[in-house]
Amino acid sequence: MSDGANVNEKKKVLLSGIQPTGTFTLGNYIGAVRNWEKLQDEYECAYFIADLHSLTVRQEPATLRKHCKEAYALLLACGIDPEKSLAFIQSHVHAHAELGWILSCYTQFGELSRMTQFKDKSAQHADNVNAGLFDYPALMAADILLYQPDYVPTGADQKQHIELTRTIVNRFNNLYGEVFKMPEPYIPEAGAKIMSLQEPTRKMSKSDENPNATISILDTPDVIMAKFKRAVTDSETVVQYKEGKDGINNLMTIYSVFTGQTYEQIEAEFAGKGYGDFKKAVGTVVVDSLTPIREEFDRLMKDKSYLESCYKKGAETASYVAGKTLTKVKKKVGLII
Ligand code: AQP
Repeated sequence: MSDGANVNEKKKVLLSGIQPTGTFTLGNYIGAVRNWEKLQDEYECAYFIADLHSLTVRQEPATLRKHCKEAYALLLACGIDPEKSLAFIQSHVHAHAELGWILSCYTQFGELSRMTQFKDKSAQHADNVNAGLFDYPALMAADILLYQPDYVPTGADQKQHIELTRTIVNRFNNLYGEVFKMPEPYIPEAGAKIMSLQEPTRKMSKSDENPNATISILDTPDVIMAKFKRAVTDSETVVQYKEGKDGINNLMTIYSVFTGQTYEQIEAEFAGKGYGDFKKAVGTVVVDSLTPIREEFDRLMKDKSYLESCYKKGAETASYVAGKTLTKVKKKVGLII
């Protein structure tokens, strides 16, 4: 990217996206968006709402539009500053779909078949195993490569897709020269995978149908406290990070992310106390962290024209940057420009 408003040529480029499939969960926040905010000063960042990806699962049109605007507002409420970072909606930048098609012709059926997200989602939505769900990683590769980023910050669940993007880069560059920069995954050390509060062996997901399984970042304090109170743990009573204690391990991860404490320090803090006290403490740090976001979100949603001006400006800059990569790719593969 070299044409954004406040672009410093020397900074490394970083890009990530999030689907508007519902309100962001605590998992999306800890594994992704919270880190995106922090990276804005050090890197030249681009963040987008991946609305095209969300079509891989059937969406109600009016709800998708609403979720998409809310997701954009949430990005800003979580601290993404549209003056510092490129913040846009994927479908507003035509190059994503176009490069997605080209790259799907450089991605093998066998590679896509091995993707765990495809296996999981096709089991979850057995009545709608569409080609888009299968081809999702090729579009994701296009999303990334259009902006030639150095790093792609995501939760651990997306690592396999980024590895496939790297395979596509190798394949394409071997054929046509150094067209794409090789992106590196950027996965947080703590909280890379936050688990469901009801089934702590599964990741926390926006689209989980059980509302008690997820904390939405717009949940009110009462709701957050109640969900942690109901969180599934185990039959022991000791707050300890240990194999087999998936529920407690997950709560300890969340507590550690927000307090900066190590697992040993948390074990010491809750020695001799029960799970009830620990769950209350986890709920409290989460409420304290999410309340300012919810308040800022409410404020932004009342300012529709500001939001619209931000995503339109974002789309314009993103289209320019992405268009340059797309033109280069089209020439390389033999399309007439
Ligand atoms: N549970 C999680 N823990 C840590 N990070 C997570 N991410 C998602 N869930 C967790 C990270 O959030 C970013 C955006 O994800 P996404 O919306 O593009 O897709 P996803 O991974 O499929 O997220 P969900 O919440 O599970 O959505 P649905 O339910 O629609 O499938 C990514 O960086 C992801 O790693």
